[in-house]
Amino acid sequence: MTITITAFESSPDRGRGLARDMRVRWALEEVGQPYDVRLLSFKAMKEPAHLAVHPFGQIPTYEGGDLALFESGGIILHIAERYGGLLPDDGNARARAISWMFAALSTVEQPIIEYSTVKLLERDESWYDARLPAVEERVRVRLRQLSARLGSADWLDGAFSAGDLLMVHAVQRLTGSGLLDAFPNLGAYIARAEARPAYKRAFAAQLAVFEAARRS
Ligand code: GTB
Repeated sequence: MTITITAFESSPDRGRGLARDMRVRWALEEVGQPYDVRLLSFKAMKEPAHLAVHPFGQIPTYEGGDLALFESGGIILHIAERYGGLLPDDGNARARAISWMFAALSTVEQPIIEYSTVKLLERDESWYDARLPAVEERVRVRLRQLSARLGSADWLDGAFSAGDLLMVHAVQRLTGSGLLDAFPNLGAYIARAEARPAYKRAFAAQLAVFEAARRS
């Protein structure tokens, strides 16, 4: 069975691995599954062929056999359940790892996306200076809590899991913002994840797409 995922033809993140195909690539590398990538322009993402797979006209999607999926969290849960290596075998540990996946997507990533949106798109608004500190503080609260829970552990709950994969990818978006500086254990957590061979392969693959687009 060939697995095909979708990604930006030319990613606005300029190959920094922040677009959400990166996390799917990373998950596939962790479980050792080869995959093809269908690259899409912004226009193609909104056309019927892609909308048939992704109702919101976004990337990433996943197609394998007769299964088509959208939403990075759902895709990664499917990969983790189907192939070994991203979720523990023990039932309770597995349930906890899945809770971390949801925590990454709904509790931690959401304020980070809000922060990125304000910084990127709302800089010229009259209320920008008043809004930014509140949005930053919402991110800081979550980082403080995450940092306290991680403590000196390598990963969130025992061995590296899909929960760590999604959490790292969510928090990584703050790299360079200064918001991580107060939390050295989170910086080390990200660095540990980035040192994983699977992460490196996924990162190189998405960067190669951006560089090819830049050359053409
Ligand atoms: N909840 C969905 C999921 O997790 O799969 C969100 C998917 C999503 O936001 N996809 C974005 C997309 O397709 C790309 S990843 N956008 C096009 C559109 O909506 O028309 C989000 C993203 C985009 C850019 C950067 N960046 O430049 O740094 C980072 C992340």
